[in-house]
Amino acid sequence: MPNLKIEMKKLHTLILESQKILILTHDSPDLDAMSSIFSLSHIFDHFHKPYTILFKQKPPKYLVSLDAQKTYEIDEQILTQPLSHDLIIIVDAGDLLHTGLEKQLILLKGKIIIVNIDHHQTNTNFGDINIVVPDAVSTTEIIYDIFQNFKIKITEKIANHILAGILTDTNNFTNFNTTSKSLEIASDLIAKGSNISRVLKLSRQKKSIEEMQAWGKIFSRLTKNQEQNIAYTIITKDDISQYSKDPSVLDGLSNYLNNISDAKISLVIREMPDNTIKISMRTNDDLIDVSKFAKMYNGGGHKKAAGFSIKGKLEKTQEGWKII
Ligand SMILES: [Mn+2]
Repeated sequence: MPNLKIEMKKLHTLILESQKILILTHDSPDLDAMSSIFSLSHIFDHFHKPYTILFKQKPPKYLVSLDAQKTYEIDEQILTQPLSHDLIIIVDAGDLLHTGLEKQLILLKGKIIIVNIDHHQTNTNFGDINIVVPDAVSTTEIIYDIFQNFKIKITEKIANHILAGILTDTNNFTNFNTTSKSLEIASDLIAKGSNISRVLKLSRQKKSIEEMQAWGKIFSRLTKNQEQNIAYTIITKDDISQYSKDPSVLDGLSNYLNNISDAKISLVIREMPDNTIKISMRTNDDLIDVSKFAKMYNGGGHKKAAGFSIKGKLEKTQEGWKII
């Protein structure tokens, strides 16, 4: 395993030498991914380095409201050559595939330095520099360490971003991955001015009645496989279009299902518009590492929360839902 301090020093030098930095994250970014981007961008501000934030989808308004003057791009053309950037930093992505920009990034490999900052157990160390810490509860926790290492002051705004990532990825300190370090960092962030109730309110993403009904419908399909001690539910393509145009309404559902007391593993099986099926797994069982299972299907994640995709569609049969 590479020495983190050395890797951070390399990152420091690269940022100082860079003329323009490109920063991106995984597809369908969660709050940790987006907060990692926003917090890290303050390091570039500190060094007066120009940068571009690239998202594949528009981030939600509530997040942008934490840092209103930041701008971002959603145009993937940025990645076509000749590139006007000389350093790419990818945060919170276990591998290039999950960026949704794999093809473009592979073409750039060897021509431009890629830095990989992540906390997924299954990270493939795809970067030229890899700051990968599977013990970190969130990628923002690693970014907190980078701020400390670079001796850059964490302002209230930065503290809010870092805390947002920690709260999301620990499910507000209720997941098994919660560590004393993450609580210490959270305490320091609050001391630095972060407003935990505001961040919590933002990260909970208030839901409309339609969205709540969508959750209700999906919960009503919950089934338990007695033999394997697994609880699962499914989300069809139609569910999304019926209730909301915004697929992010179902974010957080897998974490919520992890509250089930009488199953060892919970699964959310979700039909995607591109004829793939996404399976999210959660467990609270000490002895189970769901990331190993996800890896068998080219997925990834953490010991207690992981996922993978397979080709197929969902069909309702007399014996229940089937993947065809
Ligand atoms: Mn994360």
